[in-house]
Amino acid sequence: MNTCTRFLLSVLAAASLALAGCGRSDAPASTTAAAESAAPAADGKRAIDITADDTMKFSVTEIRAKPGEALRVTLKNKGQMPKQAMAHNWVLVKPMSDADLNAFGMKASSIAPEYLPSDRSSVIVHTKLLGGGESDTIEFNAPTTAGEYPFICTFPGHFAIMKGKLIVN
Ligand SMILES: [Cu+2]
Repeated sequence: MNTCTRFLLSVLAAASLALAGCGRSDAPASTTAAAESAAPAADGKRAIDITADDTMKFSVTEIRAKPGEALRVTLKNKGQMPKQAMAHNWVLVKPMSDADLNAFGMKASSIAPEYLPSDRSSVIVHTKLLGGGESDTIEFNAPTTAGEYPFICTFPGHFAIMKGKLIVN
């Protein structure tokens, strides 16, 4: 066997090993990822992944957390429509009545381009406003006071149906 042949054989061997490696890792990797998403990350922050699309719904409408728990919320807009027609954000606010939440949503959704009121005293945290395919991740600690904290999307026309609550207890 000359040097060239030996080189070719070793390349082929390496390639088939690499392919075998890919095949082996595929299925278990996705299972592991799914299992890990519910557990705290290495830095102790619990990841909460929320998606929204052109049907104007949050994939998660109820989140439970311990007082002060470190959270990492990611909102991904999986929609296809132009951002001017269909964008989403995730705005967490202090506990308030439905009427007050309605008033907050009306006010916020009237203020382009971010659709947030100038008075942010009732806003705890919020993501950016996201067009289709965009995502944003925010890290924060859950409020230390037990209660139900509403979250909404403040894009015009969305808050009445795009809402949920963070329940701290
Ligand atoms: Cu929305």
